Amino acid sequence: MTFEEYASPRIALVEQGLDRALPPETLRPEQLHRAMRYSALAPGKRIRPLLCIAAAEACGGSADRVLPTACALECIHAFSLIHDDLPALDDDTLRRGRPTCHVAFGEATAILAGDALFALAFQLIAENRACASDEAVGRVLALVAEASGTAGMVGGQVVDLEAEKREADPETVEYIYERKTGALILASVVSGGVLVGGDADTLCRLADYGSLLGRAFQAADDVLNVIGDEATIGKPVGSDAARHKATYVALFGVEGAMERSRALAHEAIAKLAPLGPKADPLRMLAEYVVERTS
Ligand code: GRG
Repeated sequence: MTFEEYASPRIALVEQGLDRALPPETLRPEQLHRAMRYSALAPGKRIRPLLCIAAAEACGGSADRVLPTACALECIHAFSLIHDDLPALDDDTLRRGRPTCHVAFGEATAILAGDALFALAFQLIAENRACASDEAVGRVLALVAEASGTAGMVGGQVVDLEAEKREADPETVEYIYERKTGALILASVVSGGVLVGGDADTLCRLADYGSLLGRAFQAADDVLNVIGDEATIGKPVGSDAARHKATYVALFGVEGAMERSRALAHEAIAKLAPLGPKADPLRMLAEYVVERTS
C-alpha cells in the first residue's frame, strides 16, 4: 500500500468528522463560525489525526474508534496556527495557501475562533466516550491538555519568541522543538494507542516514536522554510532567518538539519520494530514527515 492509498480515505473520514463537528456558517454568530471552518477545513496535511489513527491501528484498533479525538487534534492544531500567525506572534499573512485567519476575518474574530476551536477540541475528546472507556478518555484529556499548555505548545511558543532575541543554542532549539511541535505530535500518537487499549509496552514504544518524530517534523519544517516553494508549502519561505528563529538550520545549516531530521525519523521507526506489519502506516508516516515537500 502506498502512503497516498493509506492516507486518502482516512483524511476523508477526518474531514467529514470535522465538517460535522464544526458549527454551520449559518448559525449565529455566523462570522465566528465562518472563521473556525475557514481555518480548520483549510487544506492541511492532517498529520496529527493520521498519527492518532495509525497508532490506534498499530494497537489492533480502527479509525472509527478514535475519530472524535483525531478531529480534536486537528482543531487544536488549527487553533495554534491561527494564534501563531497573529500580529503579536509571527505576524504572517499566508497559511495553507490562503490569507491567514486574522487577515480574512480581523484580529478579534481570529483570536476568538482559535479559542472556540480549543474548547471544541475538548468537547470532542469527551465525546470519544461513545467508543472508548471513560478511563482511556480521561487519560487522553490529561495528555492533550498537558501537551497544549505550559509544558507543551504554549511553553514552546514562548521560548521560541524569546529565542529570536539571542543566538541559537542546541539546548534551546531542542526545548522549542519538543514543546512547540513535538508535544502535540507525541500526544496524537499516544492518544490513539490509549483509546483502543494498547498495552503498556506498546504505549511506551509509541511515546518514544512520537517524541522522536515530533523533533524530526519540526526540523523538516525548518528546512522547508529555507528551500521550500511558497506555492507548495502555502506559507512564506525565508521567514525564520528574517526573524532570527532558533532552529536546527540556524545551528547546523540546511544539510545538517535535514540529516538530523532523517536520523530522528529512522530512530523513531526503529522503536516500532516489535510491533510488526500493523505499524507499517506509522513507518510510512515517519518517512513522509521528513521527505515531504509541503
Ligand atoms: C494551541 C494551546 C495552543 C497554544 C497556542 C501559537 C502557539 C500557542 C503555539 C504555536 C505552535 C505552532 C504553530 C507550532 C508550529 C507547528 C508546525 C510545524 C506547524 C505546521 O504544521 P503542518 O505542516 O501544517 O502539519 P498543515 O497546514 O499541513 O496542517
